[in-house]
Amino acid sequence: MITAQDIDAGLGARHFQLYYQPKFSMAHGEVCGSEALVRWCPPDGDVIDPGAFLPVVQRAGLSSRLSAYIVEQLFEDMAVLGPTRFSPVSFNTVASDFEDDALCAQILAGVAAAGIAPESLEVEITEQHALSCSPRVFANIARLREAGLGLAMDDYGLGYSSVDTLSKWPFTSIKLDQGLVQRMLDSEKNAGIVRSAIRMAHELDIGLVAEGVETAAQYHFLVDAGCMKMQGYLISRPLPLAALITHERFVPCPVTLAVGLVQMAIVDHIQWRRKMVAYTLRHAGEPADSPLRAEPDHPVLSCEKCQIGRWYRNGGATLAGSPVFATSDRAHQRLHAIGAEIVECIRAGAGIEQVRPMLGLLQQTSLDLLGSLLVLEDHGLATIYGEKAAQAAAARACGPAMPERVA
Ligand code: G
Ligand code: MN
Repeated sequence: MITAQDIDAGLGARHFQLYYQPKFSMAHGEVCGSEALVRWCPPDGDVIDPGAFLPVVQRAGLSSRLSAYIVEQLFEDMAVLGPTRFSPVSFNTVASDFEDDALCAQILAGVAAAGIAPESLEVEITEQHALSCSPRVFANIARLREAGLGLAMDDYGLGYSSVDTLSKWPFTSIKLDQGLVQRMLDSEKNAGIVRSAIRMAHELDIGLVAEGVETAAQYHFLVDAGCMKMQGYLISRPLPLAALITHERFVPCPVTLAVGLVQMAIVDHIQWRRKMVAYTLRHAGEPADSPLRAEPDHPVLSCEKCQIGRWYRNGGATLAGSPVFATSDRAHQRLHAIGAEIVECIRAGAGIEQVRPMLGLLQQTSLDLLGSLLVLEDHGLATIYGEKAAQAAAARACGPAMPERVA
């Protein structure tokens, strides 16, 4: 039985430590950050997980003391860690601890004193906590966001009104709950929930990290669904800082091709095209001097800033080895040039007859882009399934190439 006195003594003696679980970028096949997780490490006993002591901490009113301890430890560890592949580092907080301005002040002072980029830290809060909090808590967390820290919704999918919370809070990423991840291969329904959460994060232009990934099958499903980041035992358990730093190589996941992102790009393009055509037809029918024609209700015009443009420079670039990658990039740029020309003509008062040839060109270029994206997707799938077949053959010859579970 853990008592409040035990915890109080443990905090005083500094027996709590932060363990770090690496996050892994599936598009790049590399570690891309970490999550700090508190552990109680009594000198004469086993390491105790937070599940066993957090309820006591909460009941005993020791939560803000533990949070202050964790933040202090975090900055000490960050000084050792430096700006490495384990950065950004996220850490778990209880939203009610922000009731007092002290925690926010401690974090901001820590960032300034350590001279670290605020973007290298990310605050995680669970949806349940966010739901019940006061305006003061909201204001303090918003201050951290404004200072540049990331804000992640932890355990997404566990609560009952995640979407409402998402719409009200300035989250920069979602942590997909490990329960959802572990059930997603059980039914088409659960698979659909995970796929649509990934799509939603994409539409909101925020990050998503799948938690609790333990098997190769889960990993492959997520890659296919367009998920970019994960953490879980498949890559590594949470490790003490010293072990994290000296860990040479995390289990390499063989498939690091972001093929699921091609599907995202295809949908993004279909949405962009529809918006462009609707914009053109709506305004071309208006009087030539209508002020409505000046409204910026067209899709993103810059080919660098639209979702696909960013994809070419980030996750999609893992497919740059395919010759159609360049072809599709060119079609995409042409499409934007046509879009910009249409908007110019609409503003100049062009009617439906004048824009019709441009719409024809838009349609043809859109088909070119879609065609090359489909070829690119097939290229990605062929690479993945080719690799998978090779692994299976290797596994048959000399045991599993990738263990189902990694300790
Ligand atoms: O609430 P949050 O999602 O931050 O909790 C993460 C907890 O889940 C940690 O205590 C961590 O040890 C545990 N965890 C991390 N990866 C895995 C995993 O792959 N499988 C399981 N079962 N637990 C995990
Ligand atoms: Mn967490």
